[in-house]
Amino acid sequence: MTPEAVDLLREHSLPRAWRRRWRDRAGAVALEVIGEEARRGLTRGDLDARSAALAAGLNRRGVGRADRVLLALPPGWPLLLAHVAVLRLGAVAVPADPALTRRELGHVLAQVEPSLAVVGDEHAGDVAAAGPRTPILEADAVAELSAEPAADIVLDQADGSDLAAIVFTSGTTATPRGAMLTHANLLAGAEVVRLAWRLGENDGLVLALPWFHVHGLGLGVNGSLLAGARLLVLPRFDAAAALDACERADATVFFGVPTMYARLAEVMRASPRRAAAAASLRLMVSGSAPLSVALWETVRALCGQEVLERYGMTETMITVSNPHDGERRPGSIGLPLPGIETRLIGDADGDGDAGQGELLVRGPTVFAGYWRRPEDRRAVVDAQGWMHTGDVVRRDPDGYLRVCGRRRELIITGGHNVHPREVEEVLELHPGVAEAGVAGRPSPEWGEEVIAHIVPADPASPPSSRELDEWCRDRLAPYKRPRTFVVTERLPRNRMGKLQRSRLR
Ligand code: MCA
Repeated sequence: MTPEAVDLLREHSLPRAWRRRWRDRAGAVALEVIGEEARRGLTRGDLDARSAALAAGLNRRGVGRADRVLLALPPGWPLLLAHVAVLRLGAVAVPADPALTRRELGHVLAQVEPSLAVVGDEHAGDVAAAGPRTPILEADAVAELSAEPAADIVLDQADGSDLAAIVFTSGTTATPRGAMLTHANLLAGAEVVRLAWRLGENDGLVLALPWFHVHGLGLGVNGSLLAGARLLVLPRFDAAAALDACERADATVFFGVPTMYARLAEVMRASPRRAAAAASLRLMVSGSAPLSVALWETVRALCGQEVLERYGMTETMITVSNPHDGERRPGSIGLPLPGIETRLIGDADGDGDAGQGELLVRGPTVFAGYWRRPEDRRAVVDAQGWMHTGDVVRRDPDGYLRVCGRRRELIITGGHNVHPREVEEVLELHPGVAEAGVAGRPSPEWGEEVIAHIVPADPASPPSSRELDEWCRDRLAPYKRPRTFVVTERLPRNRMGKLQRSRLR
């Protein structure tokens, strides 16, 4: 499918495009944190001046071009300033979930060897323990450095091919890998969002997504700043609080994952006022996991919104979306976006464009590879530049696409990707576990829930679910932890001995 011709890279880089917006209407609010009394937010002028001061401060602490900077902070103005400062400096942002366990953090730090870790006060201890050699900058120091007078430093020099971010994602390997995104990738992803959903100066995005994934950071934050829209940020998702934010006159758009829509629906059912708040928005977008037709219909019945479903992945940012102005079809991810090529490859025919098959994507949003694993990129991006997504997609006669299967054994829970092997490895370290098999089980709230089947080391005294849960609590981020443990005699395997995870569902 040939894309509509647009130049997604015409603005050169995000920092340059952002600065053009910020010089114009410098007094306009760029970010407001909902519920934060002490500080009303950042204007565009603040963002411009303070990100430059912070970039100079980071530079004085030894951060130069191409150096990695870990960003493990909750959503808010210190994280926004740090993210912008890192990109303006030409350094590489490595966003991380502040809720990662020490084991998980240690893995990220060992892989990327950051020159600096910017962390929330409550996580400084964990980062220090996980990576004793990593210098740490706490949120208070971000505030101080960003308030210093303007320094004489050259910024905004990065080119499209320069590395801008490393975003960790679960895919085909047991340990999450860092997807390398260039400045061109980030710009193209944000530009697609701006164009496709008509984001502009009059918009206010209610954003309750985490900022360590492409969804919240690459589309929500970067897209809003590029469009000149206002960010109305909730540091963590709460359905009632999110709808109260939507009630504000300046709120116009909401981005979320299906689990959030399930919770919004519950609250709207109980509160007509909050349903009216959702109805007042001009656009609600869902992504990161399939939105069921039933939930789409429920939301429409409650507030009249036809949620716009779109599709993307960390390695390709965003590629397919239901149209802003045309039909939004429930159960479909929509049509290929302008500037992005797509193709479906059936199992039988190697190079035709089938009506059903694995979705392939090519264009400026396709990532530069996995950090320090060059061979892994060759496994997913072919010689012609097509990213093989691993998702099996069917095309309706009029071109709308539907995801109908996954070729890899990934679990998507609450919009987070979890690779079963990572969880199995943690369980198999438990002295009472001989073998573990992990899979996703369908769940109305989470999309899928992680479940674990355990073969005990001693069948006479299998470990209790509580014991296993506590074991996982210390080693895995909350969304990776199995919700159910099933003790079994043996795991389903094929004749070659390969674990058949689909039979565990
Ligand atoms: C948390 N809990 C879970 C899960 N997560 N239980 C089952 N499955 C889960 N996935 C449990 C916790 O252990 C806890 O239980 C209780 O729920 C509350 O946990 P909490 O962390 O407070 O959860 P939450 O805040 O309610 O989280 C739900 C959420 C969150 C808001 C939907 O998961 C979320 O923000 N998801 C978005 C992820 C995202 O941004 N994905 C984009 C990646 P207990 O109390 O017993 O401990 S994909 C992407 O970026 C690509 C580009 C794309 O296309 O979008």
